[in-house]
Amino acid sequence: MADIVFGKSEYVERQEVLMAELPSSSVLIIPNNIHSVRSNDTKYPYRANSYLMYLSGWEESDSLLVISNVSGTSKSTLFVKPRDIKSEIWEGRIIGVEGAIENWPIDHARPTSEFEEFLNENLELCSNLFLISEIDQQIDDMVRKKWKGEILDPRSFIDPMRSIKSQSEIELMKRAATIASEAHVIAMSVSKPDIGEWELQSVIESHFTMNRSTNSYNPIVGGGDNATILHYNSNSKLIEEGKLVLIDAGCEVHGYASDITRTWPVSGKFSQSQREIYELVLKAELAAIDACQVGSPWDSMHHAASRVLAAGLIELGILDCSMEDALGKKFDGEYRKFFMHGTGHMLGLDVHDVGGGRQGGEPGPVLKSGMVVTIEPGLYFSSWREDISVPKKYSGIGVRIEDDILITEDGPVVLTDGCPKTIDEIESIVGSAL
Ligand SMILES: [Mn+2]
Repeated sequence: MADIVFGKSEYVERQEVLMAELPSSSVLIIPNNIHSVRSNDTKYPYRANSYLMYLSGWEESDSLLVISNVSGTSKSTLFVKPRDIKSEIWEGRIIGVEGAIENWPIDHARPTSEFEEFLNENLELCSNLFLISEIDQQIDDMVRKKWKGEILDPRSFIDPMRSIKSQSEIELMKRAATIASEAHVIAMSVSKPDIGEWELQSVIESHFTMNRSTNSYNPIVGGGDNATILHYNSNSKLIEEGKLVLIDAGCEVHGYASDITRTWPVSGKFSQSQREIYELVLKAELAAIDACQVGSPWDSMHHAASRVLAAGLIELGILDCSMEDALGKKFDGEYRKFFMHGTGHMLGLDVHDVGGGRQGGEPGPVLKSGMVVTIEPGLYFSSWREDISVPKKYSGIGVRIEDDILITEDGPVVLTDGCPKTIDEIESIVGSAL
């Protein structure tokens, strides 16, 4: 039974701001995520829907949130799983209707089984219906059956709100950033040749659990060539002497994520060619962090990182072309063979949080104070790729460096600054706990 994360007033204010934005006489429906069955009576770990958490703090399954502004004032109803002794004995205590009314920021609470009845009573009175669809198919079908008009998507109203973090949200994100930074340092300190990727994963996850947090996504622990596979997460191979290991792992504190990547030599010392690539990615990362300024376009950090990487690839002799061809007219030139993802994304209740856009593709928002973004340039030279040719000394190297950045009027604040990233710092930590 999870407690509410923030004070009631923070959620009530979010509800009021949102409902003032929606046209009057609207009903907004946000279903909660389904609790998926793994087999028989065993379920996957449950994580509530981020929109529902954002607007109500509610985290129990079998629930949905409805907010309306039909009579001019915003009124909220939470549909919840009713208390049931038998199910509580097996699965844990249930907050129930009375508990929800007492401690959650809502005007009414009813059992989820009454949602259909609620639709019958209320839909006739409203002119606009907003629903986040494709969360719960059963709810979608029920609403479609009852509402013959257009079903509107509220996310374009909620996403800009979610993208500006409040002081209390920032505090949780700092905590998530600190725990994940410590976890990476511990993993560096126990690294040695022939350690299993899974062993480093367990060290990271143990620190998350010890600090009452969980993974915010499946950790990526890739040694050698595995570091060049962007979403590698089988974490099942030994990391040979002399190879780099890339760890992309972050945790979640009360729903708020951190997202950190560090790359280090498993034996403790960067080789000359590893050092050259690492220094280049670090230079690009620092340039992109500098570009995290209030008022800058969404793509500015991606452009800053891309310029540094393209110039560096030419300098190292990996690209044999002009800067113009390396970068391309739309940042789609030759350098994309080795840096194929965006430079960052929004971070918040979701690790790839709402309110951003795909860098290098979508216009995205102008950066504002209170946004939290990741900065994560990388370079990848997979030895098995037949579509690229690179000097042999760089083959099999993958490097990514990722930090979490709070945008402020006073410039970028690196929330993950407890996680070292200079070559000197890293070399002094790797293996130091052995
Ligand atoms: Mn990331």
